Amino acid sequence: MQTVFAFNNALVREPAASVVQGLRAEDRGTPTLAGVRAEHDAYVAALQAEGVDVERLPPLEAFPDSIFVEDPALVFPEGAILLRPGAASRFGETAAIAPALRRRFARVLDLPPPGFADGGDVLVLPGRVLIGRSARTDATGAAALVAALAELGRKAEIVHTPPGVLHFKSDCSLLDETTVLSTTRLAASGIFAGLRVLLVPDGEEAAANALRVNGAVLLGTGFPATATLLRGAGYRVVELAVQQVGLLDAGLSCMSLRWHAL
Ligand code: CIR
Repeated sequence: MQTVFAFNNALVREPAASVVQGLRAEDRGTPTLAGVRAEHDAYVAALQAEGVDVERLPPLEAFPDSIFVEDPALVFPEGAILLRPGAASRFGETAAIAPALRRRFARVLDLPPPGFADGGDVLVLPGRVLIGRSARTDATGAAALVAALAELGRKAEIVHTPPGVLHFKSDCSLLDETTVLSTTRLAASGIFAGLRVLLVPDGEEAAANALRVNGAVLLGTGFPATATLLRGAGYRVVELAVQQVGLLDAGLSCMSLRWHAL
């Protein structure tokens, strides 16, 4: 059976100099271009070390947040879906990434207007996809996405993102076929019933945006209690710095589109 975390291909986009002006809900300082580049390079190297073939797309100065390629599209072995990002400054990222996806996928669907949906709000589980409504993914966009996923043969459910959390996946990630890592505030809604849930220790909420890639769980540095929890549960944890992209409300899942090419 093909798992939902077996990846042999990924797309990333190099950070543009404008990345330092990326969106943030709260100003906790401005990242440096060199700092973002270093974190991005280490991230690409970590994907490659796990056996993923990574294509690096060129930087886009006009779109400061375009390094976060997870948001304008969704990819599956069976095809891709071009999304409609909910932040006005990011809307044009979809047209910018479309050619790369058309080159790589025989089937590319468009999310129809007028709704909005960001890939950061989409968690792919075995057998179903969860779509979190958020400030970026509205009810219309989520419903249109359910229909687009159905065209690809995927069942989806619409759920809620806790208030004040940027994206659904800011607060959770898949660890294996039956286990998720989640913040307490997200898991409290009961949406993960039927799955094993490992709760991120208090004070380390940003660690929830981890990324399972083949045999490894990529985790941000600076979350020692979460690293201990995951290692204790038997996962091979690879820690990667995310302090610079963290200033832009981003984490590990946001910086790539990953899929298993058949
Ligand atoms: C934004 O606000 O859109 C970017 N600064 C961060 C996007 C992070 N993406 C994600 O969590 N999927």
